[in-house]
Amino acid sequence: MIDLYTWPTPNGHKVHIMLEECALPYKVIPINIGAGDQFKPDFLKISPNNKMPAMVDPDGPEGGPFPLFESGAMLIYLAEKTAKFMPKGTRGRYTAIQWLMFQMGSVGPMCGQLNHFRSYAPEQIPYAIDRYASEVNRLYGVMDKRLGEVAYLAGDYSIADMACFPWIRIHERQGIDIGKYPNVKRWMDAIAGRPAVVKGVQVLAERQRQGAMSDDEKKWLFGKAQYSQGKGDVRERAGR
Ligand SMILES: N[C@@H](CCC(=O)N[C@@H](CS)C(=O)NCC(=O)O)C(=O)O
Repeated sequence: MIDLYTWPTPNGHKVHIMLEECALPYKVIPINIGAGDQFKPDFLKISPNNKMPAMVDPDGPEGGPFPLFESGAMLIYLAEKTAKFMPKGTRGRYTAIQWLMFQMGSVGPMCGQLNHFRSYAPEQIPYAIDRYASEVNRLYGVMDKRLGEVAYLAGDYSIADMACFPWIRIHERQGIDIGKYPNVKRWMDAIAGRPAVVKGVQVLAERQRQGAMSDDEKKWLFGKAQYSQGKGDVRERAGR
């Protein structure tokens, strides 16, 4: 059974959805990123960038356990392992990988920065909010054009859609008016109705933060605990 190190965030949801879609058994190991679990030495051995999700497949390639971090790599690995949700031919395969990379390189990081400056930054900085809101709206526009031509990003439903969907379903948190992107809305609604997706986004839902982020969580995610990594015991340094 795959050990899945995760937390109920969009990057976690990508992999929860894929595992559910493939009906692969997995054990959830919560990594509470607001409490510093991502800096525990055992987790860093699997995920040296101190980010979830990560996993260990006990039946890895060439035998033996195989640890993996970065959600995009995990999605490609699971698609290859199961021969599911990745087009078979070279053109189709790279079309899916291209839209997956679009998510990993643009949608995720830009939406993440927009969320940060809208909701978590200690002060509202109009330049930063405008910059990321403009860029995120531009990315929604790119997706809307593509999804006006095809049902799913790579033609058929694939890991590229599983990567983008968790970030798009939280469009309200990004201040995005989804009505401006009717093709994205049609695509989002279709994916949201899939039984595996309904289950995937419920993983650890009971641990999801309600309300504002606490100062302690901010310290782990954006404060001194986050940036003193590699200089001794970060929790000790952070006064915990
Ligand atoms: N590119 C990474 C991003 C993962 C990521 O940003 N994870 C965040 C939560 S969504 C995290 O673990 N943050 C904890 C930290 O930065 O300490 C992926 O797609 O797996």
